[in-house]
Order: sequence, then structure tokens, then C-alpha cells
Amino acid sequence: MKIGIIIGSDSDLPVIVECTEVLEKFGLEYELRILSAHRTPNEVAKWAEEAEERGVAVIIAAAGLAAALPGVVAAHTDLPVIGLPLASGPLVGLDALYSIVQMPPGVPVATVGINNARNAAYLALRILGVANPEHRLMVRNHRAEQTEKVLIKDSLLQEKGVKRYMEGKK
Ligand code: RP5
Repeated sequence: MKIGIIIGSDSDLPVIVECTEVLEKFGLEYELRILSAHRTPNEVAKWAEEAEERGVAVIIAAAGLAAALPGVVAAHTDLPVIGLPLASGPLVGLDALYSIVQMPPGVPVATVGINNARNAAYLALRILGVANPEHRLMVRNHRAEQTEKVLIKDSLLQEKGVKRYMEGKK
């Protein structure tokens, strides 16, 4: 079982790396392809149609500008699709966000925040967790880790006061 990641351009790689880093941290297998809904429409359709056969369980589709990619992928597969809008171009991702989030009823794409590649990975992990207790445990541990980090910061703040805390961060 793996995660299928598809990006519209190699210019999207610097952001998607934040997603693959999270997946690697959890030891999750993934495939990563550069295929564009507008520039390589046939290849996108084939990739999405065959994803399930290749063992893909969840798809992360990332694109900027008039980001048709996640929606087109969702139209060609029964798998859950997470759409990641990217901040490329003069509208800095708002165009991609609206394109991805405003899917017509019946063709859902679960949209995460603009450039929030890490949330795409965490959401994929949670989807895998529905059927797999091991993945659910990873989610639980990750949440506990985050909690711990904030509480450590808070006790340090209480101990040092705001000025010394800020100085320590420099
Ligand atoms: C989208 O257009 C891509 O996902 C990328 O974010 C944007 C610009 O693509 P390039 O012109 O850099 O290839 O399809």
C-alpha cells in the first residue's frame, strides 16, 4: 500500500519535498510523478486510472495557477484525493485554492491549505489509519509529540519570562 503523489510541474518540487519528508519520517511508501492536467492530459488520466492496481491507497495531487490536476485525477479514480494548492503565479495560490476546493458535487477533493504540503501528508496518514491500527498509532504519537513540544515551550516561557525567552530564540 502506498501514497500516489502527482505534481503539475517540476517547479512544484520545492514545496512537495515537505510532504515527502513527512511520509519518509513515518516510513510510508510513495510514488511521485510530474504530470500536468493541461500539458499531459492523457498521461494524467492513465496514471489515475491505474493507481489502484499499482497499490496506491491515497492520492495527493498538487498544482498551482488554474489547478485542474486534483479534480481531473479524482474524476479518473475511486481513491480518495487530497488536493494541495500551490502558491505559484501572481495570485499566490488563491487561484489554485479556489480551483481545487470548488469541486462539483459527486467528485470530492479534500483540500489542504496553500503550500501546506505537510498537512497533505498528515491527512494521507490519517486516511490510511481508518483501516490500519499501525497508522492510527503513528497519528496518535505524532499528536502527542506536538503537544509535548508546545508544553515544553510554555514551561520555558513561565520560567524565563518573555524577554529572556525571546533572547533564547535568537
Ligand atoms: C501548474 O502551473 C503547476 O502545478 C505549477 O504550479 C504552475 C507553473 O508551472 P510551470 O510553468 O512552472 O511549469 O500547472
